[in-house]
Amino acid sequence: MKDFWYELKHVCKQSGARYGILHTPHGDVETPMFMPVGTLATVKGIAPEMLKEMGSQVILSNTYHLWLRPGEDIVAKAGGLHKFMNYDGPMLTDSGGFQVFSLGKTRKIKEEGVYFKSIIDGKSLFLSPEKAIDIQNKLGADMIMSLDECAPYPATYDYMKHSVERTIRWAKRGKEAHHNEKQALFGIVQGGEYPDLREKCAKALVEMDFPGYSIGGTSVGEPKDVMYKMVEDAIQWLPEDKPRYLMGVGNPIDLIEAAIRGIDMYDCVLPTRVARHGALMTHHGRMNINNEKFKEDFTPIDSECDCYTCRNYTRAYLRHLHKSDELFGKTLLSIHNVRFLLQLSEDIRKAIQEDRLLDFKEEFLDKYGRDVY
Ligand code: PRF
Ligand code: ZN
Repeated sequence: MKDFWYELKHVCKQSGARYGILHTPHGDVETPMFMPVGTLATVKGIAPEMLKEMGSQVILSNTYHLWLRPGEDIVAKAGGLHKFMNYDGPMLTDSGGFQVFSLGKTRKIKEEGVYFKSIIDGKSLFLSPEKAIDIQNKLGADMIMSLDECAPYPATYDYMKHSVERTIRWAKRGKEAHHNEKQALFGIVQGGEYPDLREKCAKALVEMDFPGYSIGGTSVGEPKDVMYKMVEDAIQWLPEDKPRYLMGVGNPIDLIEAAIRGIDMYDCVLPTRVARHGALMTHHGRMNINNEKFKEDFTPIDSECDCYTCRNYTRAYLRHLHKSDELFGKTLLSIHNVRFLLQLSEDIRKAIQEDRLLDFKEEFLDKYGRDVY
């Protein structure tokens, strides 16, 4: 696949983290990078032009949601996801494996695929590894994901073993069903907290030779040290010349810790989701714009942030918009949080190139706090 490849540019001498360039059919991106989530073909509240201006490189979207609404055929008729949402940069779609996990009791996982009920109208639905690829082929993102099972935490060894073996079989079926040269299909490493299952899954996927690898099944309620260990257990088996994507991780501290362990990409709904509730990430930890103390505070959210919101608006004004439930307030707060993680990714890349990511981590944590989520 010539349109898509990862170029390792520099390994941080202090931490082992990677700085690289990911070449995609819709342009090159620098890694490690945070990818904002646009579940329904929109990053809630933020226009694509704005995202680009903010330094966003890849937008992530979801197979499951777009399949249910408006349907992949409508997106395909529009000319694909890029045309449909008026965004010509690189995109990635998740397979639905995580959504299936989130649906809990209403779904049944079988060898052939997953049976579940639509969250929209309760209709019975079936998602197979082939169907997940077919939908993603129609959506047309640059990077697409195999259907996997994101098992709950904790899960017994026995459960996880069967789950991983099925995820490996699904990856193989997905790969056989995928025929679009322009889309890079990633395999997803599962295996929970069991190092031998992570190894088994990673090795089986590497054997199948995917253009990129994801690490799934983390950030599902396990303690932080367990999550970092899961990443280490999986990543050591992955080839250096392919990108590694840690799925669904977007806590600022985790972005740094993941980069230190060799991760190149991450995504999370966190910045936009919490922004809509007034929660903001800053260089001095979390803050909530609702707080009474911001009533007459005419300073920006974060004096170290260069986002559109911090350049132009005060805490007092943002608090007023938020209290009044104004749409523009949600946009402004979302812009800040997304830019915060994009700026953090930029700082991480710079620190890697300067061989000082461990120093950067300490400097960041001294201000941000060590137990902030
Ligand atoms: N699998 C898929 N998507 C995901 C995950 C996973 O395990 C996670 C877990 N953090 C987030 N998104 N397909
Ligand atoms: Zn800001």
